[in-house]
Amino acid sequence: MVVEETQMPASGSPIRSTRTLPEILSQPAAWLASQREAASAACFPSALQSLHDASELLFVGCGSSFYLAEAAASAWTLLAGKKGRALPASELLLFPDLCALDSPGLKAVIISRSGRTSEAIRAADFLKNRRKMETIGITCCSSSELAAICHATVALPSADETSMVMTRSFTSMLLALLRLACPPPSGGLLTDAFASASAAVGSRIQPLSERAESFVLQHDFADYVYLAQGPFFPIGREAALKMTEMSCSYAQAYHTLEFRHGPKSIVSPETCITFLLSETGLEAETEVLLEMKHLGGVIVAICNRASRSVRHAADFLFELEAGVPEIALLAPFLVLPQLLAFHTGLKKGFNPDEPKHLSRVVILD
Ligand code: F1P
Repeated sequence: MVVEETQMPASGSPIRSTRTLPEILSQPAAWLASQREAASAACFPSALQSLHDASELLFVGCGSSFYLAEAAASAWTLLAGKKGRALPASELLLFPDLCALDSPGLKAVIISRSGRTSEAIRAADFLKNRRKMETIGITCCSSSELAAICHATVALPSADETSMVMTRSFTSMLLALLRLACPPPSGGLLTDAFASASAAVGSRIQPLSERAESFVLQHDFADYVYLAQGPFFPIGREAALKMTEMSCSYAQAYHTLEFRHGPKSIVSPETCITFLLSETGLEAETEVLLEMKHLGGVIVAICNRASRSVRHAADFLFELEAGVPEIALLAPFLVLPQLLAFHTGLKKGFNPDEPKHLSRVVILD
């Protein structure tokens, strides 16, 4: 089932982009549909068991799918208590000796929305056929080269997009990877949490998009910074990539506390600083937020529950207010950055459906 909506923005003029915004807005429903799709996949039980038989997991992808690999690696370590790490496919192909591929019990998870990205396919083939490693694929395209190569592949076709940029495919594949990280037989450990997160986002997403459009129209920014720690850091990296892809803006992601160690020199009233606030590091991350506010930056705060100081300092506050484990916040925290990137792209005269210079899949000769 694919849920699509056509929205009229607050300004009342039709959006030139006809695909990306409905795909972003469809995420709460797409998360539930893709969870059902994953759990009912014939290979899901064997993929779940195979992953949990591994002593270490290497997550591999390109572009957004590499940041998804990083988020999955963090989640795997936190949920399954096993070592998870991530690499871009290119590193495996160019510097295999730096990738610690001899770890005993190591298995690989290759992530690719299209299942056709040349580097991802070559990495899967290398790991399977040259390093004799068990490979599990995660994709939105079941009839793909990736699915043909991997020992087992979980496919989520309902989460695929027609747009170039990855939005609901990213968050849906992330939720599927989180579910796979829950040890059997409690693979459904997070099912209720995902449903709560979907409901919390679903009840807010339309007005959130209108607030995001208004915020974008009221500000002109020269720089975009995304700050996050722990499993939220890859989400910050993906958020920065969305802003770059959809609006051709220069966006950077840093570990929140790292931002003090030099990069904060750029902070000005033309700097939009988005904080993806964890619960684990909230106090320390809030101190950075208050400092950057004092330096004159414009603050976007994304959190589950805002403290009084965050509420007072934020120029744009998104509170999810969901009673879910912290790890279930990763996907919902990406929605506002996707919306801000989309509306920024429209404001700058771009069509986020077809970003400049980009293709939906990078195929190499
Ligand atoms: C990977 C990717 C995307 C990027 C663009 C080009 O695609 O790099 O992350 O946004 O669409 O392809 P895939 O391997 O996940 O299909």
